[in-house]
Amino acid sequence: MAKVTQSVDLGTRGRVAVLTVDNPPVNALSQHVRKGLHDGIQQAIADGAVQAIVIVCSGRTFIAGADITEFGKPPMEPSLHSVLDMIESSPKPVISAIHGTALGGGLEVTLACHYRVGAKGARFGLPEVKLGILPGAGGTQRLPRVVGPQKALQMIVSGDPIGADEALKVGLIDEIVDGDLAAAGVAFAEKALNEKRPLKKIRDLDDKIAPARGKPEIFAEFRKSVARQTRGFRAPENCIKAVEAAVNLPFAEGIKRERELFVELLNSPESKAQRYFFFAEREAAKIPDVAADTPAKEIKKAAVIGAGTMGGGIAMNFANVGIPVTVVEVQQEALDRGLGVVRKNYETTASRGRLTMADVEKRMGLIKGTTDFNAIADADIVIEAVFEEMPIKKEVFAKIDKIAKPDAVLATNTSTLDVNEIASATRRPESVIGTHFFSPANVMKLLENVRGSKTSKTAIATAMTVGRRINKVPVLVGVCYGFVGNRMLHQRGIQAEKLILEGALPHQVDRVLYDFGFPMGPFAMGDLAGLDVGWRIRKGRGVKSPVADRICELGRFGQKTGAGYYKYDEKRNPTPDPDVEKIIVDVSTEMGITRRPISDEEILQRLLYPMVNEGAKILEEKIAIRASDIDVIWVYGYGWPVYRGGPMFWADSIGLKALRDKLLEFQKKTGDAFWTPALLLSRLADAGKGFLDR
Ligand code: T1G
Ligand code: NAD
Repeated sequence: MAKVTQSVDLGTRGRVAVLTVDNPPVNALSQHVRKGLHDGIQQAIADGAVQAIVIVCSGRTFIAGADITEFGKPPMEPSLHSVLDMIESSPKPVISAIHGTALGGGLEVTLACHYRVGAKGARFGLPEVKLGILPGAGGTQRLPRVVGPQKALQMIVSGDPIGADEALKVGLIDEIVDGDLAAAGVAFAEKALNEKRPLKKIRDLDDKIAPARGKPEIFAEFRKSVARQTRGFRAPENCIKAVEAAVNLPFAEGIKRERELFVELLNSPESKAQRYFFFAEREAAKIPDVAADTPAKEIKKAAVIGAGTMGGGIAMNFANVGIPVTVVEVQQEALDRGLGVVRKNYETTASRGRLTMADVEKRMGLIKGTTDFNAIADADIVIEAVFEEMPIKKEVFAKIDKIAKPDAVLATNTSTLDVNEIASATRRPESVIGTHFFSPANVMKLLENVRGSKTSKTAIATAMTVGRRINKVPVLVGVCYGFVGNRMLHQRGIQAEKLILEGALPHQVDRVLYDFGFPMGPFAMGDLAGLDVGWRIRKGRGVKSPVADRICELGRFGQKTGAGYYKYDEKRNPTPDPDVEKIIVDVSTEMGITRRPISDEEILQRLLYPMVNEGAKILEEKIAIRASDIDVIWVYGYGWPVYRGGPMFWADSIGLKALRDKLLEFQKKTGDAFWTPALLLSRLADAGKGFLDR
């Protein structure tokens, strides 16, 4: 085995050369990998004793794509295109042997090869759209020629990988192999040589794309089918155009068109935001004072207290990954209602073909309901999700403390209350941590883990690890009112209420945030989560929200009661309600407010700038470890559009000086200290810096 570059070795096994890529952690196509492949292929072609070439990778995965850390920097030779041309035009068959994930440029390397074999668990995808770009090394031109335009559109626009079985079925790989991968690759090469198989160059294939040539309706139909989930994203449209070019243009022209569409995206603000977010999400997993190897408690059994809106969804997360979970309720009727909702959710998913009824029964079989609190005795983690009232929480934690096993992690799903005070109801506050799920808990990806002043590193490591295990994105924050997400949301809520009192209406305010990219605005979101939750919290804290309180006094709690700020039809479609408009105008008049037209720009600034300002205070108080964690919380917990990076990234893109000056302008106009800029914001603004270059 000879080193071609620091990350690529060249060896031979008989008449077959084996190129091994070894660039931990994910064999990204860094410059030295590209050079190693390029020079290694060249050497193997020149070696008379070599009749075929296998490309294989060491470590946990095949090539997972271009090296994203090289983006935005001056390009270094060789380009990936020249490497792929070297592979595809090789006079000797080149076979890639794939394990782990062949993604992006990694899959494009395999598509330039003449044959592909994959390990059983291997996955194949072009996730570039999730970085706001498109496959820029021939993926949009070669994949349709192998799997057909429809499948290629689905894979490229979703960015989701497919498994080995499906890859074999759609012709993406030639064989599923097991055991030593290099050996399997060599065995396939030997077979290809013995059977004198042709050098199958995907660029020359036409049978899968010809039927779609000159049929723009295929692409128009696809655009319609993905319109809702691709709303606001720039990349999906360019992906579709690139596949359309693959079908209608000769290969070389298609490659040129792909390049144009790629470069347009690479320099776009959306892609910059999505690439920033890729690393922000990975940074969030790192806790400076809790080492990555801190032992986490293994969760073999879980328990959830309360089967209400949240409890049921939380239990589903554990059952979804095969962990048995006990759900405890006060009364049988509440338990039956809660588990009934769980079964209905699973059956709805099954009716959409995303689960089989066998899956439904298996998961329901893992969820045991009871009114006997002692049933939590063997749980490794106990998550409380009862009413948001401190006395009830403390009574429940005192009970959990008596019954739960000594090394269990005790968690609370409180959305606002003091985790330290809840922990003080036990004799083991070091085992108590906040695990703040988001509604619907079985869907929303975010898990805001809240460390108390006495929470142990083991409890933190366990909450972060179990969060990833149940397919959530865990972010660690400190204790304060509303933690990070709800605390910032509260600032937005204050302005949302003021805006409708001063002249705007709920549907106008919601439209501004919808157009910005949120799935819905503050009033529609309140109706989804249930207006009674906020009402219970306000009453508990003795604070008033004139319009919201009046709506709740009428029993209008939102979707769950068929009416809130909007009225809802049986399919839960919202319609603005003149009755609510009347309540708003009446309250304005009673408060002596003269209503005025309010621009969309003012609405956007008054909703989002206070959030950013609060984010700055949260960083000052070290409630969040880093600014990018705040962005991860808002993207995964509150629907902030990922192609805008998150509130802190977005603020930096506006410029903190402009943002700070606008806050001061609102302060001057209203005389309201609410608008006072945070110290950190002012300091960074004066220094011409951003939150992310601290
Ligand atoms: N470039 C650079 N670093 C990368 C990387 C990449 N492509 N992928 C992962 N990392 C780092 C990551 O930051 C982390 O670092 C560590 O590896 C482990 O990652 C021309 C232009 C492969 C499924 O979009 O989806 O090809 O935090 O924690 O959960 O068309 O990483 O430890 O310092 O995510 O096991 C397309 C991106 C690129 C795939 C593994 N490829 N990666 O998941 O580990 S664009 C992608 C992933 C492209 C071409 C275009 C996942 C993974 P650190 P991890 P994981
Ligand atoms: P909910 O009213 O829908 O459900 C609470 C459940 O707890 C009820 O079924 C009730 O019977 C049960 N309960 C009450 N006391 C109990 C006890 N002593 N033992 C066992 N069960 C008991 O409320 P929810 O919306 O599910 O909220 C639960 C918790 O989650 C609250 O702390 C809330 O702040 C938090 N939370 C709610 C949301 C949301 O959007 N609804 C989001 C995040 C967090």
